[in-house]
Amino acid sequence: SSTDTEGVTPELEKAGLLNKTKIAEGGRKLRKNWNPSWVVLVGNSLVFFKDPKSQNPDSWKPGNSRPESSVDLRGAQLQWANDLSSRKNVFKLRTVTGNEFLLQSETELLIREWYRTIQNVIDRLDKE
Ligand code: I3P
Repeated sequence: SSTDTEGVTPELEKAGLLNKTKIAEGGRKLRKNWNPSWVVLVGNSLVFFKDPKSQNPDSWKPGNSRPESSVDLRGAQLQWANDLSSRKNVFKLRTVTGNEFLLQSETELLIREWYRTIQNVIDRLDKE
């Protein structure tokens, strides 16, 4: 975004612990491997950390901690995906590049908040 190129720190929207598995890479199906992940929504990106030390809201700041991966939310799609897992409270995130992730929480309220917040970012980017 323009704020990045100006060196301005983008806004932290949300951070928390979710269970995550990647199920497709570039449209190619992957074997599931569920792991807890510290998930940070900042600017136009969803950033994943696996290091438990990364579990604080400042983790995402440049240089503070190395993310496992990062997802560009522009053009991404969200859908509830309880049909794709034996777990409850699961949604699927699909990127424009055909990467697919399932995100899950034991706490329904928490996963609903994540869904709503990520969808808001996607909607905002769609209007740009
Ligand atoms: C998978 C593992 C996953 C499970 C998946 C299994 O087995 O048990 O946890 O997904 O189900 O195939 P393996 O460890 O042998 O790869 P869920 O926990 O989301 O149900 P699936 O094949 O029906 O997706």
